[in-house]
Amino acid sequence: MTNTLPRKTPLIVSALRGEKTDRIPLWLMRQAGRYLPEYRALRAQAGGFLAMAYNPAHASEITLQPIHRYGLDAAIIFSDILVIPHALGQDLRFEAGEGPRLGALDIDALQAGGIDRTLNAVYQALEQTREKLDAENFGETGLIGFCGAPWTVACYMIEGHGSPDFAKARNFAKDHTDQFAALMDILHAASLHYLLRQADSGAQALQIFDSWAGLAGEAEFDRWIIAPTQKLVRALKATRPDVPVIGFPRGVSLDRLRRYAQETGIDGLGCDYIHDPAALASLQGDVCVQGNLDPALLLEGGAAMDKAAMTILDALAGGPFIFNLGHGVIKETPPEHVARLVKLVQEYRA
Ligand code: 1CP
Repeated sequence: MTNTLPRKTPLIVSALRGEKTDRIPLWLMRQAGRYLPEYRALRAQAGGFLAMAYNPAHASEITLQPIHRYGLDAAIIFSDILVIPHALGQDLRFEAGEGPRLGALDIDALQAGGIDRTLNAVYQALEQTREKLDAENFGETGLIGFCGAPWTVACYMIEGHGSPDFAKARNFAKDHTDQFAALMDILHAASLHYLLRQADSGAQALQIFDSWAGLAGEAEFDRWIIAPTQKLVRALKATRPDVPVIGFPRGVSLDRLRRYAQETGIDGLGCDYIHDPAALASLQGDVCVQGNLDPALLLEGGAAMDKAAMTILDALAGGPFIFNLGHGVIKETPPEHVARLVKLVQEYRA
């Protein structure tokens, strides 16, 4: 299948190139998912999360659900960061209400060669989604591909499940550094291949989710977060210089955000809600800032949400900026709150 080229450069791509846009583009992390009744209906019928993610027609439909509802400026392909460990041969299950469960990890047994057997479904979902966006007159809506950063994915692979501190994984990195480095190399190769194939399948921007970057100590931050991200971005840029890359090192200090932006070579910087938007403006000379409304305020809605969103817009609309949350949509969020937020951002003029 060939890609139909979108009619215009998506607003998010212009912003990621550092260009001034007529209005502020927006999308929301976890904009598809359990807060939407149409997602829950499809999930009940399709038989679980992974079955949907590996069915291109379903994955594409879910990707488009928030676009149809709200007309956001980007769609992010419906998948998960843990499809990489799964494609490498580690068992993966999503228990309802419990989150992901990974099988025992044998680093030497991971199979980097055959990952596309599992990941082809994601490439097909991207192709179908780009075609539908163009056919339905969403030619200016960007399509985002993604992967987890090697550090965050390694944390899940070693720990086997979510955790507030990933203590087992971090101790493994310290006590078995050579094995951890070998795992990080495998994740680099698999992630690079996966992102390149996503770009070839219609993704116009790529996001690297480092959700657990905030757990790293100073030395770990340089070695396992900055260096591998820089290596990935350089390799992407070597062959796909036109596809912008967004990094999201969640939970790190302003100083580390700045170093990450300057040293990794990313075009866009996903920023956590822990930061004051006025302070984030100081990063806009280096990158396009993306963020950073607290998802708890989107859950709450009303005047508190409006005020926080306006504070973010006033602080950041002067430089390259994409409005987003500081982390994903919380599943109890009323869909009307999202509609209100979208209207506010789309009508904002600096
Ligand atoms: O229906 C369900 O029960 C599944 C819930 C769900 C959804 C909707 C999971 C399980 N993953 C997803 C989709 C998903 N995951 C997307 C789709 C696109 C969109 O944003 O709309 C994306 C980009 C992700 C990325 C992801 N998965 C991250 C990085 C972002 C973040 O939230 O920090 C992480 C850490 C995961 C792991 C994961 N997958 C699912 C859950 C519940 C978790 C978190 C597990 C934990 O730490 O406890």
